[in-house]
This record gives sequence, structure tokens and C-alpha cells, in this order.
Amino acid sequence: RGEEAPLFATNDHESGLCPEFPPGLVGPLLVEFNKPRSWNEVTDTTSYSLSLGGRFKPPDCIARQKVAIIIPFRNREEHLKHWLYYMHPILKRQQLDYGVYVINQQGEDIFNRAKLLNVGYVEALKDYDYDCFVFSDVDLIPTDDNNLYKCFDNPRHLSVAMDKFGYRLPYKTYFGGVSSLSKEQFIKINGFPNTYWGWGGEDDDIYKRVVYNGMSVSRPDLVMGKYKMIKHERDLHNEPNPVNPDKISQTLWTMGKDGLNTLEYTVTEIKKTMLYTMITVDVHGPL
Ligand code: UD2
Ligand code: MN
Repeated sequence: RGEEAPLFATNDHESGLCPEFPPGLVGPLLVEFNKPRSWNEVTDTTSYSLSLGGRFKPPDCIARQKVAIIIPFRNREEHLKHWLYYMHPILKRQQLDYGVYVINQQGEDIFNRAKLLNVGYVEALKDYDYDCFVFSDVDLIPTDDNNLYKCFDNPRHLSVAMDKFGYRLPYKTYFGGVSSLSKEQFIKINGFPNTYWGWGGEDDDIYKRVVYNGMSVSRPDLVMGKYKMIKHERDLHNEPNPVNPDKISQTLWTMGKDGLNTLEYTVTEIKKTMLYTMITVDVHGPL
């Protein structure tokens, strides 16, 4: 956040747009996961000024972007409570016009993170005219609210400095965790791959799609980009898939025929609470 950020102004006189640097940000945050949170605690502390489906608009200015936050999910309720508890206040301070979409994979088949994210993109657009999509693991919380959950001139990787990797990138082309793409950027890369079943590889495929389509990756610095991940074991039915590493070398040829243009799924339930929209989906497991 630069010195030029206005201290008191909450909107831009002429346009009514929210300021480019949200004035209510506080910087470094205390984030901890040692005690479980009840739904009552989460609702009491976050539902103020939210509307059904986990939606929010700044009350006194027009948000610069309409952002759908997409979370791939199955059987991580304890993590979801922490995520909502910490993220709603942050996103409100960031003055975004946003909605939270939890994309819940139905059944016990092997998990497919990237396909769930594609489903989130398509389903969120049926709800509202979003122009930006933030894709976030359910177990990651930024510890500095200057890390804006919005879109930039290039696809953005937000979770650059995680505690589990010693607060730096594990490798230069790492793209896992939390990322943002505008609608235009997402369409340009044909969305994410649908064919990465199980753990691993899909994030590297996405990175390659971005680069092969002539874009670069935008990132916050390692101070603003700090994250904490809730400690967890690998889930059942999300084992590392040995075919995934081989697929990454094929991205240049596969990206045009595996993505938004080949996405197939069946929505089985849509549930809206004040804190989120949960879309349960049959992702048509691999045969
Ligand atoms: C890493 C990456 C993640 C992804 C994954 C490989 C980090 C912090 N994140 O995550 O972005 O590239 O490797 O696939 O390095 N989930 C469920 N239920 C399940 C399984 C997964 O909800 O049963 C969701 C949940 O949002 C979770 C995410 O998928 O955070 C990634 O799975 P993970 O947390 O088990 O994998 P992790 O931490 O190694
Ligand atoms: Mn994780």
C-alpha cells in the first residue's frame, strides 16, 4: 500500500468508485487455527452486512471489480468455518463486490480440484455478472489484508509465501493455493484442465496455460503475500496420481481440448446461507 492512499476518502468524487487503495485495510493480521470454531461464532462475527449466498457490496462506493471466490471442497467443514471467519472481514475491508462459492464434490470418487474450479466459474456466472474469479483452497488464509482478492493485468498467484514452505515460493513456477484470473484471462486459457484426478499437477498445468497463451504471472511481494495453511493429512480419495506428472509435459497440446469447452458435470444441490453458496456437483468421475 503506497503513501498516496487517501486516509479518509471512501469514494472517488466523480465516479463514485471505491478508491484504488481501500482505506480500511489494517495490514498484518493475527491468524490461528488451534481451536475449532462453531457455526454460531462464525455467523455472529461475519454475517453483518452480508446477503444471502455470502454476497457483499461496499455500502458507500461502487466496487471496482465483481469478484467470485471459488473454493474446491469436500468434507472440510472445520476448515470452511475458519476460512469464512477470517475471509469475510478481510474481503469487506477490501471493498469488493463479491460472492463466495463452495463447490462441493459429491460422492466418494477420486477428487478433482481443477474441474471443481471450472464448475465454480460457470455456476457463479449464472448467478451474477462477475468479471473476476479468485480460486482458493479452503485451508489458506492470508496474514496481510493488503493482498487484494481481485484481478490484475495478468493472471495472479496470491499465495506466494506460505508457512508450510518457509514463507517463500517452493519453486519459481509454483501456482498452487490461491490465484485470480479475470473472465477474459480465464477464457483465453480455456479454463483449467478437467482431467487431473487426485492430488497434484493441476496447478502446474494451469501455470503453463497462462504462459503458453502469452501472459505472465503477477504476484504480490513476500511480505504482503504471506499465508497460513491449516495443518492437515492428505484426504481419503485424493491420493497423488502417478499419471499427473506425465500429463504436465503435454499441456501445450491438450489445453485446447481439455477445459471450459469440454466441461461436463451435474449439479445436484444449490444451498445458500448468509455466509456462502454451496453447489454440490457430480463431476462424472473417471472410468
Ligand atoms: C496443494 C496446493 C493446492 C493443489 C494441491 C494439489 C498448497 C497450499 N496448495 O495443496 O492448490 O495444487 O496441492 O492438488 O500447496 N479438498 C477438499 N477435500 C478433499 C481434498 C481436497 O476440500 O478431500 C480441497 C480443499 O480446498 C483443499 C484443496 O482441495 O485445500 C487442495 O487439497 P489439499 O489441501 O489436500 O492439498 P495440498 O495442501 O497439498
Ligand atoms: Mn492444503
